[in-house]
Amino acid sequence: MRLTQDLYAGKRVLVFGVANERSIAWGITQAMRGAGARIGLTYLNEALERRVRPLGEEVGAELILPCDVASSAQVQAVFERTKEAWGGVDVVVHSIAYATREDMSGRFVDTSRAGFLQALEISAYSLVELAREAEPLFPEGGGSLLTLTYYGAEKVVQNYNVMGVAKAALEACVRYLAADLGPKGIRVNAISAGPIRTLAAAGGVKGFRDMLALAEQRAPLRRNVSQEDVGNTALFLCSDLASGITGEVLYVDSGYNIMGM
Ligand code: 0WD
Repeated sequence: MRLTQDLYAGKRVLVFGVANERSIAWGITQAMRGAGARIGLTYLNEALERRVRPLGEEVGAELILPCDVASSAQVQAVFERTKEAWGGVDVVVHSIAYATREDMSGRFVDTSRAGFLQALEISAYSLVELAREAEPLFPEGGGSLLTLTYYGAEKVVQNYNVMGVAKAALEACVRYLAADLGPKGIRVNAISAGPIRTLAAAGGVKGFRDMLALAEQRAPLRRNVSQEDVGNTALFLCSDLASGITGEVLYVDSGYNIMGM
């Protein structure tokens, strides 16, 4: 662990998607803070601000800003404030997704036009907008952008439905963004996490408990992953240790994805 102590010394890390202490984004925040990072957090709305603000204070966050990614104005405001406060940014973490509970149960074929567009907008397009706004703020040597995805992007997972389609789009966005921003040294990657009990997962995905049980039974490591597992991988992937990696989807799923039957 000594190795990571100063890995992020002075690094300016902006994290989108902390909802509460169970959020994957919170695991990532804690790992980077532990390695010396300076932290900025955003919260979706006033209801979540009450949860996020104390967490931010716990890690000495220098920025705690509102951001609903459905609003370009709010996204732009976050990066303007970040520029004013920090002069730039080194790491941006995108840990945001949304689809209605209705669209994450039953048959995918019944997905409504509005539900499809909203899921794709909030869960995939938002990464493109964050990347575009962050681009001029990264320093000369580049920086790192990270998002969170799930296996349902590649294979059919019951009830994941429109979110699987949104994650497939998100993973393609990672590759196209990596190609665009690579010449400036900006790396764009995704972590494909195994199921973790969070607000979005437990509340939004029908049959989530079964997903956890199945993963534990079938994954080579015979256990589910934790926010800490994902946080530590994020720490590696957004640091100079991963300086040659971009456009990649890295699994943190106890090996579940390698299994056939
Ligand atoms: O099993 C899991 N938990 C997995 C999650 C497995 C693999 C991937 N992921 C992904 C999710 O799809 C998501 O992209 O990880 C990311 C983070 O999700 P999480 O940590 O599981 O869930 P949560 O703690 O709820 O954070 C997601 C947050 C939202 O929470 P709620 O519960 O309020 O929907 O995304 C944020 C919000 O804070 N969010 C938004 N932020 C800005 N603008 C918006 C929005 N419009 N909508 C949702």
